[in-house]
Amino acid sequence: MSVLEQPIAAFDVQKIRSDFPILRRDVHPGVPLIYLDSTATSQKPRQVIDAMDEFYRHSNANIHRGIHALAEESTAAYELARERIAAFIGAPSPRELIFTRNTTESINLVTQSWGRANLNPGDIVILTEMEHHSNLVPWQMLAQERNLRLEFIPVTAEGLLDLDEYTSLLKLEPKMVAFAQMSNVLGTINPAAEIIRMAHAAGALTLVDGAQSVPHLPVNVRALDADFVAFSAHKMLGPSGIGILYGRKSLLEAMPPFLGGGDMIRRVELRSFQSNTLPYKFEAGTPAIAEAIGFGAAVDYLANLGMEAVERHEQKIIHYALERLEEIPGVKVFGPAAEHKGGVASFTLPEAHAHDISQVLDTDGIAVRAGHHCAMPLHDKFGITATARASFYVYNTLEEVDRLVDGIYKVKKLFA
Ligand code: C6P
Repeated sequence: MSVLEQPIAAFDVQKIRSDFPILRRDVHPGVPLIYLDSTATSQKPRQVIDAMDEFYRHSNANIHRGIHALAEESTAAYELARERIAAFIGAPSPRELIFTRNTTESINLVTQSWGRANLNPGDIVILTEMEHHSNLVPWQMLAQERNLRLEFIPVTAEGLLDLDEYTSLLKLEPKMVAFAQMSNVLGTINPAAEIIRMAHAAGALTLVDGAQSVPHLPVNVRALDADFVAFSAHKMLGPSGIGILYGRKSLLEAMPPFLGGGDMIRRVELRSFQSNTLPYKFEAGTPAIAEAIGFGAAVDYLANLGMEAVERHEQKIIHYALERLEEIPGVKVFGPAAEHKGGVASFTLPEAHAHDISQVLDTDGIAVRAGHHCAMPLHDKFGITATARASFYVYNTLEEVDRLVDGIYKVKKLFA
C-alpha cells in the first residue's frame, strides 16, 4: 500500500489545530495564518504554554540548590522533563541527556569538549555537503585551532548523499563522522543507521544533527547506535532557548567540562575544582527551567500523537505538495522524491527572487522562509543563492498546500 493510501484516521488534524492558539489569528486584517515555516521553528500547543505558565504561577524556584518545598518541586519537574525526553528518544539513561540552549550549542559542546580532548593535527572529520552552518562552523573552528582535515560526503544532483564516496572517505580512517539525519533545505532523510554502522566499522565516532529528524521521525538513539545526537525543543512544539545533547555515557564521562560555574562542580577550592557527575557536569549556571518543563510537555504531546503517525501525516502532505508544485510551470523543487524526504519543499521560480515570493505569499497570510536557510555551501553547490521554503508539521493540511499553490500562481502573475 502506498503512503498516500494508508489510513491516518487516528490523526485528527482539526483537533490538533485546535490546540494551537496562534493558528486562530489573522496575520493581516481578515487574512488567517497559514504557517509553513516549522523547519525554522514550530508553533506551540496550549499544553506546552500551560505547563510553563503553571510552573511560573505555582512552582517557580531555582533547582538543585534549595531544600524548601518550591525548590524541591521545581527540581523534580526539571528532572522529570529530562526523563520524558530520554524515554522519547530511547536513551538508556536520562543521565546521558545534557540540557543545552539548542542544537547549535549541543554541537559546540562536542567540538569544544570531546574534540579538543581527542583530536590532534592531521586527524580527519567527515561532514556532508548538506550540513547546516551549525554542523559546519564549529568543526571549522576546531579544524583551524587543531589543524584537522575536514572531508565531505558529496550530495548528488538528486539531493542524496553519495554513499560510494562515503565508503572511500572512510578508508582515510576518520575519527568522527558528523551529519544531519534530515536536511533542512532538501528535506532528504539520510540513512542514519547505515552511516553510523559504516563509521563504527571504520573506527570513527558519530554525531547526528537531529534538529530536523527528532521533531518529525521516530528516532531511537539505541537503535541508531549513535554516539552523540543534538536537537532543539523549539522545532518540536517546545519553547526556544533549550536543546539536548544526547551522548553515550562512557564518552560523556571521559569528556572535560564545557562551561564552568555553579552546579557543574562537586567541590571548589580557590585554585581548583572537581567536576560534578553526569549530566550536571555539563550544565553550568541556572538552566532554562520553565523551558525544560515546556520541552517535557512537548514530547508528551508528540508521543501521544505517535511519531509513526506524525511521519505518515507529513509524508502524505509532502507527496501532495510535490505533485501540486511540479504542476506549476517553471517551479524547481530541490531535493529527492517524496519517499526519501520529510515535509520540506525548497523551490525557485524563474520570474521572482525567493524574497519576493515570500513577501507576496505573506499578503495571503502564508509564512514561508526565503534565503539560504543557514546552508550556504549547499546553495553554492546547486548554483543558487536562495530558495523559498515551505515546510510542514502536524498541524498542516492539504488545503494549505492548495493555498500555497494559488499564492505561487499569484507571484508568477505579478512578476510575469
Ligand atoms: N534550522 C531553519 O530554518 P538551532 O538554531 O540551534 O535550534 O538549530 C540549528 C540547526 C541545526 N541543524 C539543522 C539541520 C537545522 O535545520 C538547524 C536550524 C533552522 O532551517 C533555523 S536556521
